[in-house]
Amino acid sequence: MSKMGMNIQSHIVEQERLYPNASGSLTGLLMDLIYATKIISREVNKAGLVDVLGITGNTNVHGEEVKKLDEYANNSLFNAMDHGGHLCMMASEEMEEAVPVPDEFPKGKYVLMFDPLDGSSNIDANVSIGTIFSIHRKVSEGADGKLEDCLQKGRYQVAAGYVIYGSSTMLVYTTGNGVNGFTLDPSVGEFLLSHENIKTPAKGKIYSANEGNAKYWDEATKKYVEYLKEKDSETGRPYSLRYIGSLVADFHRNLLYGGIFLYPIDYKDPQKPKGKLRLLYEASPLAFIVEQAGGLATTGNENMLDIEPSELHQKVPLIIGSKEDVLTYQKFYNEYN
Ligand code: AHM
Ligand code: MG
Repeated sequence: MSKMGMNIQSHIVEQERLYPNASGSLTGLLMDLIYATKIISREVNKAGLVDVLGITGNTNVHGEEVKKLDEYANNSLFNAMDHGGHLCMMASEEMEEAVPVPDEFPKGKYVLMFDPLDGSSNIDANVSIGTIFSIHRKVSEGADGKLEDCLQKGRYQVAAGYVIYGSSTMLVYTTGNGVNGFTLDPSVGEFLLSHENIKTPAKGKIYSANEGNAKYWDEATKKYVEYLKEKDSETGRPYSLRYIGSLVADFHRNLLYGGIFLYPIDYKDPQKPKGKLRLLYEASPLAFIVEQAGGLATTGNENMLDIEPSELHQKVPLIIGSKEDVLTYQKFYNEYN
């Protein structure tokens, strides 16, 4: 029976019932998170009206300017999540170190990592932006969270999701049992099930990449993108290029329509080739979602979910999307890199 229109709280509780020994803590954690994203959504929606636009004058650990809304989103999440008793630690793209839950609050058995406002360079142009989150179970000894709790393989995620602040606000999440999408109904202030059991097409017709960097790409990526642009009606080429520059929005579109998103390593500085996107806050949660929807994510030589993280702000190449498209990329990677 279709559950369309069901509110997200009921959905989460139903998911919890699939695990008879569940304590309800993950449910509580997700409820706190949903509340925080509604607050962020409200603020993002009125960004043009109030004095929250513009930069704070600070830079984050990656040397990027921090927009005021990034900071607002970061604080909203932190403040909504620290006292529920479900978490022991949080880590954010906007904070240098992982932050343990303050001692005044009970410590829980989960770790939350998030990118509070991804794609924030787009804020001033009213382009869709998003929040990405990843939840792991605590693995260290003792009550306090430790760095090792954050540095876990993506495959061990308990839940992951994102919220896209677009023409409407949507929350897409998985607890490892399929992917579901909810649209915020502003009239009741609730996320309602609008995209049930999302499955991404096995193959798409879209590629998404910052092709302005093509000169700095590895050989395999150059060759693969050229291949996508060749005409071949049997394999549905040429593909269309769609690139917003806002990962959540690019990922979300490709998840629904099919296609491939590529942010490979670039060799702008040949001494220090690097990916741009962060493993723990961006690549790993989206990889968990895409696999749950039937897709795939890789760095080129490793499945994204099998990477053993070495540091909190680790950057990785990210190739993600429809399974057949990612497998074709993989063939190019193996042949040319
Ligand atoms: P951010 O987390 O600082 O917003 O940066 C990540 C963003 C992604 O949303 C997007 O996919 C990518 O950076 C775009 O990068 P580029 O401008 O190099 O194409
Ligand atoms: Mg980001």
